[in-house]
Amino acid sequence: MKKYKRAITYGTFDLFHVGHLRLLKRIAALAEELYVVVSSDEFNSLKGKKCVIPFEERAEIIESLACVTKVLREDNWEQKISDVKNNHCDLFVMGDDWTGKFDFLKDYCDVIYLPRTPRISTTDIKNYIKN
Ligand code: C2G
Repeated sequence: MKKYKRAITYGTFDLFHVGHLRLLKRIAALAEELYVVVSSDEFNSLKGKKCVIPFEERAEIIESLACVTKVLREDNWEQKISDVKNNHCDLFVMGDDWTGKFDFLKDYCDVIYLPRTPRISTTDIKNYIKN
């Protein structure tokens, strides 16, 4: 019996790599279900990120993972409270580069920040290819 019923997490997941995968698997180990909210291309430009892979393909990869129950779309910074409430999530998880940033959600669900996987990031991959 897992501690939580339904976890939710957010991300761009561009150039999907093992850092993303390990985070999702670790969240899935805590909850019966895992909802992943993938940033739209428009929202990513708001985040100052230019995606290599378009939203539909990033969502398709996440959706195909055995540990993922459902994929939703992230269009703005403001949707997290309604996402948690509307989807009846009892756990919100992000990597610890976000530590503290989403503590306002503690009024609605548990909030956990997990250590990032070291030495890999989408930015590093892009730089490696560039050089
Ligand atoms: N991550 C990780 N280890 C890495 C790289 C990323 O654990 N080596 C985690 C991040 O901490 C994040 C998730 O993987 O929790 C997705 O990372 P990104 O795709 O970079 O997402 P981000 O741009 O942080 O978007 O509203 C929140 C934003 O949508 C988060």
